[in-house]
Amino acid sequence: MSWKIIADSSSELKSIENLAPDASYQRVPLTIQVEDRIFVDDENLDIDEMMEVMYASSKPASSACPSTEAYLQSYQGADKIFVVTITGTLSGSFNAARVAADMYKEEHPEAQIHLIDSKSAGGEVDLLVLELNRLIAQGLSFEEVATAITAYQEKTKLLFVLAKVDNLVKNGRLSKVLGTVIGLLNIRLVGQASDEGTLEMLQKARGHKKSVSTAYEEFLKAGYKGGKVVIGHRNNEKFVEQFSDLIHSQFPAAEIVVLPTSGLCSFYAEEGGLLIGYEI
Ligand code: X90
Repeated sequence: MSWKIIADSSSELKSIENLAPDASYQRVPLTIQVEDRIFVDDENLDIDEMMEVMYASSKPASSACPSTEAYLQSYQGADKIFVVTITGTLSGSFNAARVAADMYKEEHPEAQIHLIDSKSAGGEVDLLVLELNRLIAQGLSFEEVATAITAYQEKTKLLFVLAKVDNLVKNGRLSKVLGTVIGLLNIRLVGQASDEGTLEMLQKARGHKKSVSTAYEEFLKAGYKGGKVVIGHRNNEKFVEQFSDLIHSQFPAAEIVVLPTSGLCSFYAEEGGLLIGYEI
């Protein structure tokens, strides 16, 4: 009986520390295309190079979700499988995982697969992956893990801070109107993953300093009480430090995990972007 945790590359986690007994972890990559180059978002991707090539190009770049075959491949050899994907509202990743799950179960009727549409990306996906590992390590049954992760998802949220939204707008994931405001006059978009799994704007903040205090204000407003936080950031140590200090000044025991954004999240969140998952 082997467990497998699978996440697409909206997760920053390339591996899991202290993996539960009899469990393995695999990340299924999305791809990013800039002109005729295809960047596969796996552990070999040079994200800095991808970003350079993307900013040097005058043509709009795009992304593609994993294929059904890629998911099917990832399920092989396991019979208790949990899959976490980027929001199915903005990507075909969840659907590909579901089609693959139906195919896998036809071949392996004994296999159990639980699919989780994160309705989110980045740090919130990471929280779900880490929690799955924690639950499996407790020795729960498949059904118990599934019930517990569903309840956990109700208590996690994603806050994002974006200084550039060009790739989101060019790929039809954010309205053009918002796009023209962000990036101008040093304006940053502070928003959250909506319940439907789309980008929901909360506030526009002018300048770095204001973006930190605005993000924290929204954190508290959403009900943050000192739970675990995963900060995915694209080259924004300054924000991470100041934001972490704010959290710790009020909640000294809060656990904060800091990770560089994945290739896919770097592409969409762009330079300086942050995808902060947190427990409420
Ligand atoms: O299938 C594909 O090609 C992937 C498309 C993904 C599009 C959205 C990516 C968003 C990445 C941006 C800020 C936070 C988003 C919140 C999600 C609801 C990160």
